Amino acid sequence: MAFFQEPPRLANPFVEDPILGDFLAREVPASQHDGLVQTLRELGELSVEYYGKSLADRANEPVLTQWDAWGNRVDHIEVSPLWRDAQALAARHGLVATGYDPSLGPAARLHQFAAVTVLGPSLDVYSCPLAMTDGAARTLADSGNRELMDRYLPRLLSRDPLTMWTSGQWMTERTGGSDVSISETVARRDGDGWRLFGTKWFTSATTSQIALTLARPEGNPEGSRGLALFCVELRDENGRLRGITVNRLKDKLGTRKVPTAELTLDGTPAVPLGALGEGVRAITPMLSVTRTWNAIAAVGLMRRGLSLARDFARRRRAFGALLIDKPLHADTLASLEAEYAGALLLSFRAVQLLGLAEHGALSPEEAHLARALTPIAKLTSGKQAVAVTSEAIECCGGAGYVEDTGLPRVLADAQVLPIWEGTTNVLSVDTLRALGKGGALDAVRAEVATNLGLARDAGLAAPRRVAEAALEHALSFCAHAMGTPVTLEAGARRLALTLGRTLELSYLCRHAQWCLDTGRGGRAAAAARRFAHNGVDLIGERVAQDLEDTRLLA
Ligand code: MFK
Repeated sequence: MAFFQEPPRLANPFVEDPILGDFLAREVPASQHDGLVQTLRELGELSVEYYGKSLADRANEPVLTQWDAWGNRVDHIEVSPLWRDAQALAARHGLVATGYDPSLGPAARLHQFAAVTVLGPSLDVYSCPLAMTDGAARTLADSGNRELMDRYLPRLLSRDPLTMWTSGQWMTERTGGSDVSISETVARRDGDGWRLFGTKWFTSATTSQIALTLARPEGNPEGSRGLALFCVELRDENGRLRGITVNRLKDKLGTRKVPTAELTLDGTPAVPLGALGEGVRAITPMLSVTRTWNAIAAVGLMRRGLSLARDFARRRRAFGALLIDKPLHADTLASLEAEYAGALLLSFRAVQLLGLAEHGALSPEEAHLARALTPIAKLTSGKQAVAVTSEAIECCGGAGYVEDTGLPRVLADAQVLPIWEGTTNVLSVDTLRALGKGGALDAVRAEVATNLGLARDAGLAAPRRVAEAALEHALSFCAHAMGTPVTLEAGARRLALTLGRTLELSYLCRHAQWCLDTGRGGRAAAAARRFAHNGVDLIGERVAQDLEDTRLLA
């Protein structure tokens, strides 16, 4: 009989992989733990079910209808069937609301993002509008604008699919998404209110009910200090867009289900959120939240790619054996698992600090750490997600490159993670900005030292030394480059990634010791040793001299 390969199957992602459960056992209050585990098991089953549905729904993409049959401009976006389900699932399972649940205290963010890690990868990047909804809720709450908070927070944080609203974030214009200081959208007074005029070039989740956006009030100075943050309610009581034209949907490499649009704003009513020249500062809570979502999305997609690659290795035979029994294939998978484990522990530490910050429970040192960890976790995990998912589809050979297996989508979706919410280089410069505010570098140093100090097992000595050496190198680079801005900026990515990988290794060492102490075995210790072997210090020996080579090469 002819041979047909069995496709890879997805197992319950929470049950299959121990590290998330072990981390939560370590960090979530005992009184909350059993309930959380039960919830995550159920979400894991739902994740398997929706993975199957997403394969079946693969060909459905959002469709923009600009005109109705009678010539009216309607700009209606029809999303995919799975996205319609995802909206209801997200509300019902509180994928945003849980993070604000007062009964969970500072651990609320751990509950929320654990659920997002388990279910998110099966929802066709519905995490995009959820991330922005969460960011908007945080920004509104921080703004202190009682009227807007009362109007929108109950909807953004609703668990009822019929009442939950989502929010967009419209920052990027044709002038760029990184340098927002040259944004062209203008805000004009209209009686007591404001109206916006301009073009927004990447607006994801255009189906949302509200959006936060930057615009320059007429008469304000140029540059980012002249921008204000506005809140826009997209539709009137009849469901018609208010001074908004959807010009087209973007034809993207991945995130194909996300209806990313180009918009023209022509008199869109908007309400300022905070002072009229403080827009960039006012939107930073949103950036911190969406960047945290980005890191968690990276973790979830790495898990998804690895789970499929591991399952494939247990079904696929070549050269007389299952792939999993081939030493080189197993070695490759092991290295990828270590990357995933490091990324998970760093990203969840950022999540934990976010929760503590929101409950006023951070020490000054932890506040510095949180500011630095957000960009570091985002940029480090984004790069790992692309590398790991690329390898994961390679592990499936040609099938990994064929669209109707569904496998390539893992990589195509991961590729957005180092781009949106700030590219790796923009985030590296943000890391410098964070480290430049006194105390952050010391806080990172102290965090690594604490983690490594706890890892006393002899089997962790080698990875501990690798982390210590990488940290020392990063600190000495900072000390030497502080006075030379060109060297500092040129080395910013190497520095940020080295700090990210050093932190990841230190968390792996700490977690490994805890696993050994609590009888959970040596898997985490193996991850620490393998991660150290994958490479941690990326700074190199001669950043200053490399500037000359850069001139020759770039
Ligand atoms: C599904 C669709 C897929 C589509 C594909 C994706 C396509 C791409 C779509 C996008 O474009 S997504 C948008 C990506 N863009 C960004 O994420 C923004 C990147 N730029 C930055 O992050 C800039 O650093 C930022 C705009 C935040 C600020 O730059 P500026 O204009 O030079 O302001 P400045 O002077 O550095 O900072 C202003 C204030 O904010 C300062 O505070 P003070 O006034 O008190 O000194 C900063 O310290 C503070 N600040 C800046 N970044 C901060 C921050 N505070 C806290 N956290 C931060 N991250």
